[in-house]
Amino acid sequence: MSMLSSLISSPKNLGTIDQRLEQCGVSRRSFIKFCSSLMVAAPFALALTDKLTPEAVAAELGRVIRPPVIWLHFQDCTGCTETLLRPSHPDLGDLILNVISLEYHETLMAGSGRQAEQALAEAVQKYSGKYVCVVEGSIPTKNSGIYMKLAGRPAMDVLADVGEQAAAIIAMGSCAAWGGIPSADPAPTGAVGVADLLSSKAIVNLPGCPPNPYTLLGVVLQFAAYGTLPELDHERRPKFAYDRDIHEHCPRRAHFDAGRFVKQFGDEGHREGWCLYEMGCKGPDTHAGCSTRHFNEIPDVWPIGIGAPCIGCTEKSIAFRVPMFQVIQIHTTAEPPATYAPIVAHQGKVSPIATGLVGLAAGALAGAGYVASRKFSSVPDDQSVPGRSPGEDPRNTQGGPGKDSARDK
Ligand code: FSX
Ligand code: SF4
Ligand code: F3S
Repeated sequence: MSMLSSLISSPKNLGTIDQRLEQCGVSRRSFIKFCSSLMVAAPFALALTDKLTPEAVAAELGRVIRPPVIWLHFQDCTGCTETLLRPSHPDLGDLILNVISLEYHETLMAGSGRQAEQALAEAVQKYSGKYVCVVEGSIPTKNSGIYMKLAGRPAMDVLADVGEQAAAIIAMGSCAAWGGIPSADPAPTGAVGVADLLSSKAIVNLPGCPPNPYTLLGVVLQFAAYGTLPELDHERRPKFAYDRDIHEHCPRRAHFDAGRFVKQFGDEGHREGWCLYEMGCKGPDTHAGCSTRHFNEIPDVWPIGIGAPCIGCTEKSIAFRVPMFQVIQIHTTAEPPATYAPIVAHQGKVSPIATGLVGLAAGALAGAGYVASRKFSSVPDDQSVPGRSPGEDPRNTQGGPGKDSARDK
């Protein structure tokens, strides 16, 4: 707090904030960073002096601390907005009152009808080229986009107007990122994602159905503090949140490596928390942070945590494309341990404990062989993939995934 106290203890009205920073030996950059950290840690317009709030300081320094945000809803379930109600660091109130300046959001705004239309038009005009446009939901394109209209205009026209004038666009959720549920076969409305229509804009995709709210907060806070967007991967997803796959940090991974798999929902392995790979888990091919950043700020609240296989909701080519319970071939590395503790019987007699250990090691080696055989299978639709016997559809197995669901247990 030395920076804050030296600023506060300086005599007042001694010139611009720049001059005062110079008197205190503080660089502009570190002060902006400091203000940003205050916004995150204590976003209650904490006064730095008797006159200046972080927002006022930021305005004087010519930086945007509260970027204007225009949030558009298209074909969605509003789950992406719902997920924003859960975080507490900052919570929704802090976010929309102190961190960003939410100019338009159909679910959260008080106005409706013409009042809302006017608010949108005014915000676009006033902040043209400066606002962040968050899009939730997919955009129907079939038959000139008649399947969804806002104030009598097709959603695709509204996106073209509002999106084109934005400084950056955040496609929130799988629907906005690449079409999501509405784009599943047969895609009756011709639903697409934002990047399919505005490919040249600065677009950050945050797929997930819904995405983790902290990923949005991370992107927004970076933009608010530094005016920059995070580094993206080839699908325009921020690397900080999507650079690893679920399988890498899954708490059930030890069961995968040892070859212990749930065979049907409700069986002993399911009750024991074994690996869900044979139930169709897409975790090995799915990039997202769910296995370490759970939902609703409650430990274990995420699909695999509650006993359901990951459906790959952050992957364009998996969720709503590959059947939920279909077992996938693994494309990521799944290395079993390279060595195991030696088991030696010195006296020519094998003790009961050693017998148990040999059994364990044999089991582990079987698991290793299992993993290795699967890892090197490059045959399309390889019927030796675990969980499938030739010609068998796991969904038809009695008591199998097609008949029960994790929800019923
Ligand atoms: Fe889509 Fe958002 Fe799935 Fe829903 O609204 S990403 S359907 S959880 O939440 O758009
Ligand atoms: Fe976890 Fe799924 Fe990997 Fe099993 S297959 S370890 S449940 S991510
Ligand atoms: Fe989606 Fe899989 Fe996470 S289904 S929410 S990416 S565990």
